[in-house]
Amino acid sequence: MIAQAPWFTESRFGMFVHWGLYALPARHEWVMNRERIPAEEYEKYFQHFNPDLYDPREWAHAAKDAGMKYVVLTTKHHEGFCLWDSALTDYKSTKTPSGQDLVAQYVEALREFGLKVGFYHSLIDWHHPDFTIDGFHPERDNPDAEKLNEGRDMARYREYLHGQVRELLSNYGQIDYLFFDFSYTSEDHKHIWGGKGREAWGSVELLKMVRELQPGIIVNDRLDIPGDFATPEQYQPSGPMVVDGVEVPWEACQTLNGSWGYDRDNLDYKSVDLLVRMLVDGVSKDGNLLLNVGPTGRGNFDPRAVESLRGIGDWMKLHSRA
Ligand code: FUL
Repeated sequence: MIAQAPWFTESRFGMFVHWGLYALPARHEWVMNRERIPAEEYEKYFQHFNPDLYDPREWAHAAKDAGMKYVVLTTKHHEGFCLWDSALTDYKSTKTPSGQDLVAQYVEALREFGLKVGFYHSLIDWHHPDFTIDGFHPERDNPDAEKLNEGRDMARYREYLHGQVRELLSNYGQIDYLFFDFSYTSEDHKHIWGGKGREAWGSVELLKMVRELQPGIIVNDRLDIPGDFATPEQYQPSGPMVVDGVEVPWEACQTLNGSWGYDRDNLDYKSVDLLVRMLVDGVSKDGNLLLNVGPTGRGNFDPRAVESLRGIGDWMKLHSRA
């Protein structure tokens, strides 16, 4: 159990939502990286972002109906696009044709449905002009990368990162859960970033600020310093998770079809039967399941995702779990 948040292990089941500009090309949330798309070219998705079917009450309803107790939305993924009206950038939803602060509406809808409010926030940022062009950056093959890096300053990016987290935790009332993503820790990146993950992000100060702003919040383990719970990704641990000899709360995050962002032509959906077994398996090992949905570029859930959630909800109701 997490002392400041017993609700977390009691809840057992939450919804992850990966949503950003990558929902438009609909080919995985790493599309910018995988296809080495430079920021200027990626800009077209920004220009066309207008999710006319966005209704977070529908998301909340689908989550609630499936027996989920909390939802975690990507406020910003690695592409750098922000779903809220940040004062620190123009690369945000309010500057697209949508014109809306999507985070504000999301938070409101969750509260209405009695769901705990979670944010995912990317530490990595492929759009910010000060973020180092490293081996995972979309511009990694740019022959001028080294030269470009000379003008980039991770200290400035760090300030931006901390400032945006401050906004998110100051302007939307009580936030229950925060998922930072993620830290490379290899010597390689130490060289590239001029610091390991924790140095690059200023993790100690960042976490301190988070806890000051939201004393009841829980924070995951990807800042390259210990957090409140472990986050096995796309695998089920074989038993209770132990870190440094101590059993820790954990939450497996899992996809419906292998992709986190909307991946329209990916047909590799897990069956409802498998999803239910994953949930039961995790609970039997003292863990949570955070099951992902990637909304479309128009803001709604693909019918295949709706069907999966409904199937889980049917099982939950049959077994008096929801
Ligand atoms: C990973 C990210 O790189 C993926 O895109 C996704 O957000 C997953 C939950 O975490 O490390």
